[in-house]
Amino acid sequence: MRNYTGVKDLGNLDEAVKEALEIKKNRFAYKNLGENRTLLMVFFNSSLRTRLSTQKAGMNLGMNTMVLDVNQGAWKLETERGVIMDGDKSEHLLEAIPVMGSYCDIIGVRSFANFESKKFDYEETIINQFIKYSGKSVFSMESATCHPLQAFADLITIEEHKETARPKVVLSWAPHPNALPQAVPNSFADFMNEANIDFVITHPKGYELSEQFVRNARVNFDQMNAFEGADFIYAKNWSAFQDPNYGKILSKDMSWTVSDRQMAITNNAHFMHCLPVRRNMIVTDDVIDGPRSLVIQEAANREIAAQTVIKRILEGLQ
Ligand code: AN0
Ligand code: CP
Repeated sequence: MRNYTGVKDLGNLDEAVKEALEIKKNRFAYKNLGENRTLLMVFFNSSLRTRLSTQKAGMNLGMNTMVLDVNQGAWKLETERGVIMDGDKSEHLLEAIPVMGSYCDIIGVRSFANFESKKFDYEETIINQFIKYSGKSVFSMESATCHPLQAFADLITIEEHKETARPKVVLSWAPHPNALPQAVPNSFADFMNEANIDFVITHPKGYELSEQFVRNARVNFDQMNAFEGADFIYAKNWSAFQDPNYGKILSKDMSWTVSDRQMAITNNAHFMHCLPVRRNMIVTDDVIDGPRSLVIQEAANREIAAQTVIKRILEGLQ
């Protein structure tokens, strides 16, 4: 694997999940693979899980790991070409990227949507510049439109906990005080559409995601109806994708907060969320603290997802 920016890069998903579950049984089996290789993780945004799980994955593979928080101690970076740089940005990505590339073998990038331009975000301008100018393998640690390490970990978690051959999985919008990216639901939909599951998306009208990710998934504007008989509930907030409201909050309807009321009509569903989660906005304390909540197991699987991806990239470097 050269780069990892979406589900397509994994090839056969069943095989990828099998490989991940094998790695989970012995995560130090490949500790010589990354010898004398350096992983650089570049963060334009905050992170707890991605930072720790990806660094741990690199260490499990015997790599040296470096982390750069662009907003803490590095020069402020300009991202648009052609700008007269007379403002507060001291350096351009066009130099910073090849310089970063010169110090490492693999680069992980976290760079959220900026919501200033849908075109800039959905063309994946930032991560594509890393791919073009770093000269190194690049993987997404959540880009403007996708979070494929999260969705891979989610799929591994579903595979481990499913109680029927073809479970019903429901992605549900839930309220949040801030305008959040569509990256997590986009990638979750992308992976679920490829997996052998019955997939439903539910959200209030106006929160329709890009067709490129929704594809043939069933979309239901009635949350209670969507939850009926579900085996997994995957809650997430996202801001509007459709014009003219791109990046905007249309509603904070607290009736969408996942609570015992909705969980009661599911098939004793497991509860999932990528974290960080706003308690009693996205989900009630009772549901997230309940016996069917998988949020901690899901976060733990981020290490396995990252290790599977980095292992495949390292194998490509041999
Ligand atoms: C981010 C998001 O929704 O994309 C990161 C989630 C992994 N969440 C927040 O900013 C709260
Ligand atoms: N789920 C996830 O990516 O969490 P962080 O933002 O803490 O990395």
